[in-house]
Amino acid sequence: IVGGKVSTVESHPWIAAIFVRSKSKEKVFRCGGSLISACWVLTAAHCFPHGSHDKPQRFSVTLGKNALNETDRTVEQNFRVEKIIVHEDYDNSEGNFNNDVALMKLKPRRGKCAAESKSVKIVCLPSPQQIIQPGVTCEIAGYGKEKQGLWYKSQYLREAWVNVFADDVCRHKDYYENLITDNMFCAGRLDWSQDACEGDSGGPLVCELDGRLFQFGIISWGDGCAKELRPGVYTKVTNYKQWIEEKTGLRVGAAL
Ligand code: 4AZ
Repeated sequence: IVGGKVSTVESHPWIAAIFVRSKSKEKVFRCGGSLISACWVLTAAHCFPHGSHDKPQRFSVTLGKNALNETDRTVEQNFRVEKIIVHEDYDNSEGNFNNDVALMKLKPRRGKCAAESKSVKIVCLPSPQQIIQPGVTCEIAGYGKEKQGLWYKSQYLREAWVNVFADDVCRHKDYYENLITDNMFCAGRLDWSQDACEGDSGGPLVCELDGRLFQFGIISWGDGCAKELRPGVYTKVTNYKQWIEEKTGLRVGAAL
């Protein structure tokens, strides 16, 4: 996250930290994600370079994490991964991460996955009728870089606030032109001061609608970070309600 501030996981209790075991057996941070039910994490397809063939045994997911390089056993919940499902139509042949969405199924421990606490909660997904209007301010959070070009990721969870851009602005030739598909939207600051950055991908963009918070976006890509005329690009979560329901067996965006 560029230009935001240090946050706590209690303010983003649905955030998931996805790790992969390297050849030398170290746990390396890979991506952000979000907890959409006790046993399912939503993230970006491009977090898995080998697609659905990526071995789930190599991955782990930590919930309730404040600091990347410290472990607080009193609040963190750690899980092995049972299954990785990358969207069948994920396509980066045009360099724009189309259908950048994936699911991870957590392996239950003693019959249970995530346990709700002050630091671990499930995020609500919007139904397709819930449309997010341009101009709305949404929050993003992650453990990614604080500046493009730094070699290290953020030590602590950080947050920032970005505005949703109208599609015609984001598709303007001065912006991203034809790279933006109907499965994406852009968000950024009018002064380009805050943005997601490398390492934040897979994490959630959450907006308030009718007094409740919903995850409308998955941090996906962008040309650099917090660069003029280069807003962050997000996967449009509402396009994947049916896909998520099919793969997980959950009910998404049901009115309460
Ligand atoms: C990345 O490399 C990345 N500024 C994520 C988001 C953005 C840029 C890069 C948006 O994961």
